[in-house]
Amino acid sequence: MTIVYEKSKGLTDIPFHYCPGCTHGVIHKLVAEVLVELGVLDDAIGVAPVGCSVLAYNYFNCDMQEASHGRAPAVATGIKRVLPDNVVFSYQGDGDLASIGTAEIVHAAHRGEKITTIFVNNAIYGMTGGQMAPTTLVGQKATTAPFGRDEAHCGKPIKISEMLATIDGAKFVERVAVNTPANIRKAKKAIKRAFECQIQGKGFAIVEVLSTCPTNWGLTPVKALDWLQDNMIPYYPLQNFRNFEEVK
Ligand SMILES: Cc1ncc(C[n+]2csc(CCOP(=O)(O)OP(=O)(O)O)c2C)c(N)n1
Ligand code: SF4
Repeated sequence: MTIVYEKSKGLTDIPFHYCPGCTHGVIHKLVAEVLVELGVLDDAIGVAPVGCSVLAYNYFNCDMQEASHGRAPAVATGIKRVLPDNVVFSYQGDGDLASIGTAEIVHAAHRGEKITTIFVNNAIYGMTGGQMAPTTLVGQKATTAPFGRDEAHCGKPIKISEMLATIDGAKFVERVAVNTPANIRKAKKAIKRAFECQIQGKGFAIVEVLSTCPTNWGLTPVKALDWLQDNMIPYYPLQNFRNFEEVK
């Protein structure tokens, strides 16, 4: 029988613990495929965050290190500086990266650390039961914002890619989404470019991936994909903000 699809060798055989329809699994698959296609899986070292992807170290078929709340960029920095020939990436949710660890990501970008960050923005704290994140949309309900995020009280959601794109040390910044096959293909291209940025020694690279949390959004997996399209993309436009081939 002809094999038409196989699980990437960049992933272990352990089943994901993610909820049905959660797009963390799609993003894992893309990162794993890119590591294999670039021929760097054996040289890759990933750093897992807190949040639902805390167990990412079980799934990637390369060396992995867990980092405490928001500290993945600092841990990745240390690993890359000691092992400059390895390909080092952090995988972080929005609670981890845009709240608890904001300082870490800003300064890693500012120093131009040659690491690659996969930033999963699902507009909520998934693992701990759906609290409001810095990325929660205005009006979006969360357990800590039962009437919806109030701009007067909480401000507008933070746009991490736009912010990091102002930093000289950040050489590749792109926002993608994984809600449609076409967007998933574009997301993979961006993830590949972000790793190439590191492999070519250019500097800090980040891909913000708009992702779903059907469980805490209270939607079916399919409706969650639609919600992402209708609500997240208008506020978080899909765009390349910095490309290492064009920035000095
Ligand atoms: C200082 C601090 N804040 C919050 C927490 C609790 N905490 C651990 S994981 C997590 C959720 C992180 O969510 P996110 O990064 O958005 O990832 P997701 O689960 O949505 O994939 C939180 C709030 C904590 N342990 N310590
Ligand atoms: S709680 Fe949300 S982000 Fe976490 S695994 Fe479930 S669907 Fe995914």
